[in-house]
Amino acid sequence: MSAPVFDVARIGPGEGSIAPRTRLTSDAPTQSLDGRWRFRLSPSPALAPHDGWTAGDTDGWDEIAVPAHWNMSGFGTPAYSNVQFPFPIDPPYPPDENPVGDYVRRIDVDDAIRQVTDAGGRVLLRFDGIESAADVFVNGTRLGSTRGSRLTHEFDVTDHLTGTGDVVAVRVAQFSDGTYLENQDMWWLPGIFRSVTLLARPVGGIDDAVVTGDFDHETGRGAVEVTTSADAVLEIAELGIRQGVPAGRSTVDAGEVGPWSAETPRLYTATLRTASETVSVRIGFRRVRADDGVLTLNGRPIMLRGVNRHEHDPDRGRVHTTELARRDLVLMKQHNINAVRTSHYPPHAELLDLADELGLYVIDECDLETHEYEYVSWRGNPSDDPAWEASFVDRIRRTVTRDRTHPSVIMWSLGNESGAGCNIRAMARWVRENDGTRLIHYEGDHSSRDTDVYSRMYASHDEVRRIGEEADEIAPADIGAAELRRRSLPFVHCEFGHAMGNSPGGVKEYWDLYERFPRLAGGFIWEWIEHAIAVEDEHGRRAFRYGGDFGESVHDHNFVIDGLISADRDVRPGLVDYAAIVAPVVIEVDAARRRIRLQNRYDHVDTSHLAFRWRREVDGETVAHGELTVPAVGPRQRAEVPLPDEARVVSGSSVADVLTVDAVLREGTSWASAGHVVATGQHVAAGTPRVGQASAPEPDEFDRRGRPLRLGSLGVVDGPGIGIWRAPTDNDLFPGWDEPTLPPMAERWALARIDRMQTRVRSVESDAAALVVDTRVGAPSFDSGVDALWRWSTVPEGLLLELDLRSIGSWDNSWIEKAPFSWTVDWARLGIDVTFAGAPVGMEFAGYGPGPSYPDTASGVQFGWFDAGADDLVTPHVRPQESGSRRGVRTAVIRTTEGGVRVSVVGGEALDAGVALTVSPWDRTTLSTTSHASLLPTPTATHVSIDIAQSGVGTATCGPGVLPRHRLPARDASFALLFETA
Ligand code: IPT
Repeated sequence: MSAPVFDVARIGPGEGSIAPRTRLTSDAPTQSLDGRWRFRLSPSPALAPHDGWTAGDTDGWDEIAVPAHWNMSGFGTPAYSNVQFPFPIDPPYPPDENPVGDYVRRIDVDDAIRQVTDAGGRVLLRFDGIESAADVFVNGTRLGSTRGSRLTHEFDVTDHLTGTGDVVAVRVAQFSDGTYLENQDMWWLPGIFRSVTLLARPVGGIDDAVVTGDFDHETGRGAVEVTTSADAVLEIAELGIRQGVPAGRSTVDAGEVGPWSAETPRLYTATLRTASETVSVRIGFRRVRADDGVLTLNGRPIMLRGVNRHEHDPDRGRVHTTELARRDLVLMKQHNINAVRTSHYPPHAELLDLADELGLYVIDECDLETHEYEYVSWRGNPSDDPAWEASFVDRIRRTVTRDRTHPSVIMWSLGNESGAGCNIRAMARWVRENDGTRLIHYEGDHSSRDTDVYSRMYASHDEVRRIGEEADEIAPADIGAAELRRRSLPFVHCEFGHAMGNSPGGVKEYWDLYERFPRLAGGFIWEWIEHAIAVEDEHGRRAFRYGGDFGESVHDHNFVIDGLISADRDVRPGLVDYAAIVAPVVIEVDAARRRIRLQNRYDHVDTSHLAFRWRREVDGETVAHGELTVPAVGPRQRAEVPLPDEARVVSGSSVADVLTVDAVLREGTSWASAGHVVATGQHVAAGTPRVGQASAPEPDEFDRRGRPLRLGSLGVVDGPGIGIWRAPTDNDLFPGWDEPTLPPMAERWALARIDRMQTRVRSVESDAAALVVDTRVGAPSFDSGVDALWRWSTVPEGLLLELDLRSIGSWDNSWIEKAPFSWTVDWARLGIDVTFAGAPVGMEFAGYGPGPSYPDTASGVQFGWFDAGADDLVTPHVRPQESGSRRGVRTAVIRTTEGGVRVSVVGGEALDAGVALTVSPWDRTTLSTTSHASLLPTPTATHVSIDIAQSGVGTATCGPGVLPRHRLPARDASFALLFETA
């Protein structure tokens, strides 16, 4: 036997595997080859031994689990890079340093499979995912190779198996020619990371079949489209269908059916049977169209409330588990999400079963991204090089073929960020010739010449508005037929709202646009999961890691930590915000007119599955509640519903009188139990706090600079002082795409030195009613700052602070000589900072919650009386940054290990709006200089900020910065606070 050459640098698809087939559930025997395999790692293909390994000689080898990535299993370490490539662009060559994993498994073929082969049947060896290229051997014979890491390959092994002691051997290279087509923004994770299976193929079985349901919304009738490789009997018991279908294509009238949609995921089980095999498919009847610029399903416009989802498990990488996949999709449904783009490769097949079943629209994306070519101005991009055509077409063919029975898949996406070119066109052509039941999506070619939707990522609000108005122009000088066609396509914002760190802000403003223009079919937040990798730190604690943490020389830091949920599936505040923004019903409580205005934003169902529960809370007590009688409001319809007499709010409370209406599920579903809140509307009538007669406080309660020694029962360790800075969020560190030439906010703050302001006490004076302290806080080397006049007095309830703040100086870059651009130094916040003794224990507050919010992430919070424990105070972002602000707070008790203080808003401009309260175990300097959450010190003090105003967070890491209306230009303020012992 001559040594086989492991060729990982040849342009072309894998070879030797059989033609791709539809994923079907069959009663033909299968045998899982998942489990322990013998494993050996070599540093490069040239150094991978040509010994007798393919015939089973594995003396001295290690073992590894399949499916798994070897660099998540103790063999090497993971590496993360985004657009940049980890090795030179020198196609089709991978670098010499290219780890090679050899896998060997000795098997006895199951009796059930042997019976099939004894009867003349065949056996296939199926690989569902190998990154990035593999050669496959059985008993020493090379069967072929794979390309397309997230694509299925099947080899016919019938003639190579003996039945007992057979040796399956796979040689896998981490990098290959295929890597040039797989530069997705994610960890480099090689290995056999999806299942390996033996499949029996009985004589006379159904080798391939496609069964899909079509729905005619005008007649309410369904049709079953069947393509089968063998004459078979089609049965759909529920529809009374039982009839023969010949090999080839046929259409079977299904009569009246219940249509499938994300809102009504009605599935029917269809079986196709021959004498030797029965396959079953769950079909849904639906029809997706781009209709005169509007995306429709079953004749109705649909809105995609989407997220981009990568496959990520913090302990296993891209290895799928049913448990995590289901958890993801259930969490999506619970947060009103109805669509997933499988960025940027086909997911594990089971994810689509779950999407069919739970009801989610899927943009199923091909395993393709040549983003690295951006670094060379797209010179030589494989997408436009005919030599790569077969590779491209093979990839889309494997994608479509595997997944084409799923009703949830409404679009095929040709790939991500791969530019334009002849091979993209060839892929689209292949799809058009082979599946007419979905639309084609691709973002990388803005001419949209080959797609059915116009797709963009991170377009500004202004541009999205213009797209909505069909006034968008990419080629103003040449508005030809192609351009006119593009303008007539529905628009999909395939990535927007970059959820990196404390983010994304401005999503509500996008959604308002999507709601306004029929052409805008919604969008997909980037992205669903943070891809942190879990390790055990030196203290034995679970800790999250990101790019650069494994010694990579080329990496993109924490750009991989940008999800609505943590890698452990903890909900980040951005998801709560998104859930409210995209909620399928909108409830406006009009307290004055004693009614609610209801907008049903479901596309297919009326509101009869929802109960509308109201409650009135006065100063934290529920004083009345009930259920509204709401007529069924049809899809995309509105109604007004009167409120009962007791559902009223009055002024006169001391904190707030609040009327809340929740829309809840009447009955449990597969993704939530009865009573699950889908949407909320609220009216808040601010209360009027009362404070008694003021007198001057005892001087010994203050230090010589006029600062209180205690507030409530809490010792003051530092402050109170004035703060306008925050620990930069990820967004603060990036220039917004709307201001690409300007320094990011965090840099402007650092240049203006508002992160290290100094306080000078100008005077401390006492009169009969108050201790009056005049301070100036300024930035080193500048004459700008904030003057503060603090009036402290004793009232029967506690200590009263009346504060007047005045911005002084100028807040721009006019001091920089010949600055090419002018910019302003907007503030991060304006408020008081005080540090208390003792680590934080928690806070109770009356304000918007229960979670954190900022001015542009404020849709998902409601006014209420909440209790936040020590772990809920701030968001454990993997890279520490500002977080945790509770807005609209009227009164709160802050507790530390040393005691507590109640702080209440009692006057000034905060009386209506409340203050934003941040209670953090860490000071901002510590947060901004610590790279990982796991490295933050054990808290010893409690850092509190009480802000009269704050800046939004924007989404500048990818997209626009903070929108003008959510910014905080330098300003004056005045408000009054009461501190009481608690
Ligand atoms: C865009 C990519 O499509 C996505 O994969 C991810 O990298 C995201 O950005 C950033 O997190 S590409 C970007 C350069 C617009």
